[in-house]
Amino acid sequence: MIDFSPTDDQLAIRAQAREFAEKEIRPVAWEHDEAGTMPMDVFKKAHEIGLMNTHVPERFGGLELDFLTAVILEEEIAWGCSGIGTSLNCNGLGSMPVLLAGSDEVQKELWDHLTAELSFVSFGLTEPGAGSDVASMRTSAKKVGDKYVINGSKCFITNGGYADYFTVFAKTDQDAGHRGVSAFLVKKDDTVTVDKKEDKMGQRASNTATITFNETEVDAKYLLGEENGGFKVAMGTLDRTRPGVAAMSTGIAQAAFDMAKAYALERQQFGVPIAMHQAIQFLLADMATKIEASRLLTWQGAQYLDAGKRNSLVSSHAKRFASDSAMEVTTDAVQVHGGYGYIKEYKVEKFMRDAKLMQLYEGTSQIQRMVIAKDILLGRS
Ligand code: COS
Repeated sequence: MIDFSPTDDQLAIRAQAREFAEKEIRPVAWEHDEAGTMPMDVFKKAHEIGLMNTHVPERFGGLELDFLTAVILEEEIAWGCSGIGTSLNCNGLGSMPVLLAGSDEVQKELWDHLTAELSFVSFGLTEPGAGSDVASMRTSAKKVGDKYVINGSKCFITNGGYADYFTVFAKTDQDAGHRGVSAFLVKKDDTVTVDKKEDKMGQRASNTATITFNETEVDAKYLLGEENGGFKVAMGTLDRTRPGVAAMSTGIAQAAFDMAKAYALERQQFGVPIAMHQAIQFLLADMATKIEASRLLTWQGAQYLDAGKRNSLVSSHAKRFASDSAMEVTTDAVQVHGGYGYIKEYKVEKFMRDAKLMQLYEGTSQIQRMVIAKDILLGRS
């Protein structure tokens, strides 16, 4: 049987996240968007009431939410503001390599740190010259005795300017392509520098920075998984986090739709609310269908994980469709507002700027199509 009804527990978490989004996120979202600042008070409250680090295993004192419940939560937080949502959820991405491949000792160190008080761990994969083509990264990790010495720069790092731990992917064999990549947990010290904070088009409340590792030494126990096995740790991480990106895209689309619907019922043209015109009804109907389909694909991507099944294909379907749909829905939400939609005072334009990032991070829409094409042609799933 296929049941699309969330459980009572999932509904309770959804309600809690929506309330947090309405009361704590929405009132400050536009001012942080304009200023390009991280709302640390919001993160502190989210941390206190258990809306962050929900993936930490129970055996280490965490909530260990299942993936389906987590995506339900992530959609609601992104409905409030996806910039704030990106930073609030980012510990999930930053620590997934540790969850997948870290020893108990290393896991305990990180989970204790993240759960004790508000703190951030960032995911360091992308480099200036290695975005979609992960295997071409140049950052190196050289084994010296029982340590690795890391050198290189990582860019577009969410929460990079605030993180005190990083999961870093580096070449332990420069000539071996994807088979020469290793993953490490790195604690920030003074060899780790924050070089640049990006001034982004959207999701401006989320910090994005370039981080450089200058002869950074890490003990060999912080190697995550096998030496030269890091590429699969990175791909396994993205399999687990892409449903969350799809959920956030759905949240952005839902937020823009809600604003467009309210405006269409209120705005009068030709003597009636514009919602009475079929031109607007068809726009709203298509937006609603895209949101519904995005949500169902997202839930499927998460449910596969909960069932212990490989979800590369379904999570790429979800991420590709939901992020492209968010772009379309937010563009149409601006269209429903007519000229007012283009004016910042009407607020809806923020969703359009925010949605664009969803088609770019954690693998562009084109990379998702590559994964889908490879999977359907070679039958990898
Ligand atoms: N889980 C486990 N292993 C995986 C995997 C997955 N989801 N996807 C690929 N692999 C394995 C393959 O099985 C292959 O293993 P072998 O070495 O044993 O043959 C290896 O990884 C290489 O796979 P593939 O040939 O598919 O790699 P490509 O370089 O062709 O493609 C893409 C990899 C482009 C899909 C990958 O680089 C990617 O996802 N890029 C985007 C990265 C991204 O999302 N960046 C954003 C950073 S976070 S903001």
